[in-house]
Order: sequence, then C-alpha cells, then structure tokens
Amino acid sequence: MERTLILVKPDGVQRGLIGEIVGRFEQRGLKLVGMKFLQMSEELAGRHYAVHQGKPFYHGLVEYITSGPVVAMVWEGNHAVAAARATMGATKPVEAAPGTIRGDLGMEIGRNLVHGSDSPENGVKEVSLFFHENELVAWQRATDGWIIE
Ligand code: DAT
Ligand code: MG
Repeated sequence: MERTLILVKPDGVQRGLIGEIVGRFEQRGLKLVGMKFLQMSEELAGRHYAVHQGKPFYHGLVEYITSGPVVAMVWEGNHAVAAARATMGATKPVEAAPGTIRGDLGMEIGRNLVHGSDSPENGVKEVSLFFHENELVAWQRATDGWIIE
C-alpha cells in the first residue's frame, strides 16, 4: 500500500488551519496511519529538503519550515502520493486550482501551507525521516468497503 508524508507547515498551524487541512485528506478517502506535532530542527529540515540544497530559495525554505511547529502525517491508500498531490494543488498557490488546499487557502509559494511527497519512493524515504515503523498504526477502517472497490 502506498504511503505519503504530509506536513501541515508552520503557516497552516499558526493560521489555525490544521483541522481544515487534515479534513481534506480525511474526506478524500486516504487513511491516516501516523501523526505527530513537532518543531523541525535545522538538521531534519536539511535532510527533508536535501534535493533543494544550493537553490536560491533554500535558506528561506529552511527558515520557514523550522519557524514553528508542524503536523507530520502519514496517509495511506492506492495512489496515495498522486491523490494527496492533487488535493494539495500546485506549488504556487496562485496557480493552484480552486478546490485544492493551496488554491483555496494560500497566496504565496513561500507560504504554501502543506508538503506532500512527490513519488512513492520519496514517500517511503520521507516517512522514515519523521516516523519509526512502530509509530505507524495498522488498523481496519470501518468505511473501507465504501471507499475502496
Ligand atoms: P512542492 O512543495 O509542491 O513539492 P517543491 O518540492 O518543488 O514543491 O519545492 C519545495 C518547496 O520549496 C515548495 O513547497 C516551496 C519552495 N519553493 C519551490 N520552488 C520555489 C521557488 N522557485 N521560489 C521559492 N520557493 C520555492
Ligand atoms: Mg516537493
């Protein structure tokens, strides 16, 4: 089963949008298997955003993601990565479609509210940065038969 790491970024937490953002993934039909509230260290931010090291926006990105607490979650499902990316919307909120998290709630690329893994492989890697396997919960969701064919 595919897994994606989702973060409610510090702006989402500060703006009181945790419930709104979690609700989007929950209502979509993805299954929550892990969740924690933490403030990211510079070290964790560096590992999480390693692919962006050296880019002009890297310093600001690390400053932003470490500026306050985040909610880290693992959501599971068929095509979980693609489903979550579609629910998030485009990286630049002004280009994100209405109905998406970024398109409904955001204005700027540097305050785009949410992170989601961009491939199943990165999903596995990113989940392991934030969670030990024993922090993830295998559970039977009562509504599975109405969401999964
Ligand atoms: P996404 O978060 O949609 O996966 P990404 O992985 O390309 O986007 O970039 C990670 C974050 O870095 C993104 O959410 C916002 C920031 N970012 C990306 N490109 C940027 C740019 N050109 N200028 C400023 N910030 C940028
Ligand atoms: Mg990305």
